[in-house]
Amino acid sequence: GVLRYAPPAPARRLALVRIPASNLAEGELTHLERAPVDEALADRQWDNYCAALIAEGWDTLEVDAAPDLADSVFVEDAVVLFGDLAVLTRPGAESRRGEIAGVEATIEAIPGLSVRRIAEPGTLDGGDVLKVDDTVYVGASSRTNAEGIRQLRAILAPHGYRVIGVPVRGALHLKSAATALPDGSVIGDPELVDPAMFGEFLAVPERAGVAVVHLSDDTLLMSASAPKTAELVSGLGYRVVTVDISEFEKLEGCVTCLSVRVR
Ligand code: CIR
Repeated sequence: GVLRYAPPAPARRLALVRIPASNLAEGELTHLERAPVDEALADRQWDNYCAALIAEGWDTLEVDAAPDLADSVFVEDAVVLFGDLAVLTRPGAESRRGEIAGVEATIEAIPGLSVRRIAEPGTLDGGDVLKVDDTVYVGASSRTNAEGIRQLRAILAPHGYRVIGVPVRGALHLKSAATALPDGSVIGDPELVDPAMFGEFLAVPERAGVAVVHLSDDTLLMSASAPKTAELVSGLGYRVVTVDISEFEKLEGCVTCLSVRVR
């Protein structure tokens, strides 16, 4: 018979997600006025977000639901991964500290990870941590304090990372002000962070467009509420997948914060 060459299937990757809480609508707000959240729509948007990850080669691992912790869906804030090193955070908002236990249990169950923790009086939200190769930008925000940055720097120094603190003004987290493309250039809003902090910086036309998730080296996940930025980024040679996350955006969440890409 004829033998056909079959290329090996690419390995699937792993992302943590956490189903929206029953009281999602009561999540913390810092910069936005409270707007009614359609919880049924939020659940559908979350399902679609997970489906987009799965379609793009990721397996999703669900952290146990925390039905009473309104912001628990924003799982990115609870743990940050640096290769095989997981750093459990200590969220700046007191209402969010209870989220860590469930995330910790899930992280401990993943083979091959070593685990470190941010401890009191340090505070750090994962949304403030932006990795670009061996450089780790950490937002000095209303959620992440100097002690949190100091602890993260001490944890990462032996692993060869350089930690750079970045003042954030008028945005909840660093990653609500800037993220990076796979080529290492930073995209963001120059009103919220000083572009001079970064190597290459591209200002984007929409606030919801500052956040991108790397689905692969050439594919990005973006919010459907930033069509001009999606256009701009696809013009730079990237494939863009969009998801509608309007209900989470009403709670100051962005596309990065709904998952943690483990490996
Ligand atoms: C909060 O204020 O903590 C939540 N309502 C939103 C958190 C969004 N997290 C993120 O962008 N990393």
